Amino acid sequence: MARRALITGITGQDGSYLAEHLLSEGYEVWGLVRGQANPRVSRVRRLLQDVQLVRGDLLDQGSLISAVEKVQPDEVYNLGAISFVPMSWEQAELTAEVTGMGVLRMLEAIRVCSGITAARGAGSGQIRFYQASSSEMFGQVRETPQNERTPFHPRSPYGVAKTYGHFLTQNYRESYGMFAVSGILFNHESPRRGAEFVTRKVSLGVARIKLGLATELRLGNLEARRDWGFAGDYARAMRLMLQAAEPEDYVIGTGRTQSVRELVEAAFGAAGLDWERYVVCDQSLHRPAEVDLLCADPKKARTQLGWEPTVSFEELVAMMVESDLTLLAGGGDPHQDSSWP
Ligand code: NAP
Ligand code: G4F
Repeated sequence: MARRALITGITGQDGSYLAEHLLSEGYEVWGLVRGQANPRVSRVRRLLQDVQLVRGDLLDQGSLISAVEKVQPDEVYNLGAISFVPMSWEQAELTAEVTGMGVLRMLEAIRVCSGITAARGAGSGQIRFYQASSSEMFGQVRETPQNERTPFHPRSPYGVAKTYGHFLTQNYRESYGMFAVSGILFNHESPRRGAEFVTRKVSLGVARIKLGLATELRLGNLEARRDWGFAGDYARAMRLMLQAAEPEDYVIGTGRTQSVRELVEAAFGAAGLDWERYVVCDQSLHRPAEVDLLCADPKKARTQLGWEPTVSFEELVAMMVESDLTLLAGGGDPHQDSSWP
C-alpha cells in the first residue's frame, strides 16, 4: 500500500517541491491548508492536482488532531511557519505561536492520535515526524562550517522560535520514543521562492531592470553570507531523513558560502548587466541583529543518507533570473498564483 504523508506548509515553496517528490515516489500526499478561502490554495490545485487537502491551522490544536485522525498518515512533514525573518520582529508573538508552539501542537496531535504516553512509548508502526529546523538557529555562529553539534545562538524571534521547535522535537523523541527528526536546513531557493526573500528579490529586480520596468534595486546588508542551495534538492533530503533506520537530526546545505554582494553580481551578470549601476544600499532594510555568516558542513547527510546537492550556486542564480525574465516578459505577476513554474 502507498505510504501516506501529511504536509503542513503545502502552499509554500518547500511544500510544493516536497509534494512533487513524494508523489513521484508513489506516496499518497495530503496537504494541510488554513483559512476559509486561502488564495494560495489555487497554486496547489493547479500545480499538484494529485495532492488531497485537509483543513487545519498550526494555531489550532483541535484542527491538527482532526487532520491526523482523518488522514492517518505514516509520515508528517511540519513545514508550516512564519518563515520571513524580518516579520518575526514585527510580529514576534505570532511567530512564537506559529513557528514555535505550532511544533508542540503538531507533535501533540500525533502523540494523542497514536495513544502514546511516556509509560507506553511509541512502538513500531508509529507516525514518523519531520520538523523544518533552520540554520538561523546557529545565528551568531560559534564555528564555521556549522554541523549537527554546533551550539545555537539565534539572532531573531524567528530563530528563537525555530530553536524551541528543534529542542521540542528532540525531547519528544527522548521522552516518548517517537520517530521525530529535525532537518537543519540552510537557505534554499527556487523560482517558487517568495518575492520577499533576497534571492528572489534580486532575480525579480534584475528581470525588471533588463525589461525596462525598473531603474534600480534597493537592498540591505550586502556583506551577509549565506549557504544557498536549490529547494528541490532539499525536499529529497527531508524524505531520506524519515526513511533512516534511526531518528537523527541532519544539517543540509552545500558547504559553500557567498555574500549578498556576490549573489547580486552573479544575478546581474547572468542578464548581462553591471550591478553597480542599479543597486542602491538602503539602511532601512538592515536588521536589528544580523546573521553574518552561514556555511554548512553536510558531511553527516552525505555519508549516512547518501544526500548530495545537484544544483550549484551559479546554476541556481541563472535558473531564477531566467525564470523571472520569462515570467515578466510574458506579462506575468510574481504575486499571482499562476506565476509558479
Ligand atoms: P514559505 O514559502 O514561507 O511557506 C510557509 C508555509 O507555512 C506556507 O504554506 C503557509 O501557508 C504556512 N503557514 C503559515 N502560517 C500557518 C499556520 N498558522 N498554520 C499552518 N500553516 C501555516 O516557507 P518555505 O521556504 O517553504 O519553508 C518551509 C519551512 O522550512 C518553514 O518552516 C521555514 O521556516 C523552514 N526553513 C526554510 C528554509 C529556506 O531557506 N526556505 C531554510 C530553513 C528552514 P499559508 O498559505 O496559509 O500562508
Ligand atoms: O533571503 P533572506 O530574507 O533569508 P534569511 O533571513 O537568511 O532566512 C531564510 O533562510 C533561513 C535559513 O537560514 C530560513 F530559516 C528562513 O525561513 C528564510 O527562508 O535574507 C538573506 C540575507 C540576510 O542576511 C539579509 O540581511 O540577505 C540580506 N539582505 C540584504 N538585503 C536582504 C536584503 N534580505 C532581504 N530579504 N531583502 C533585502 O533587501
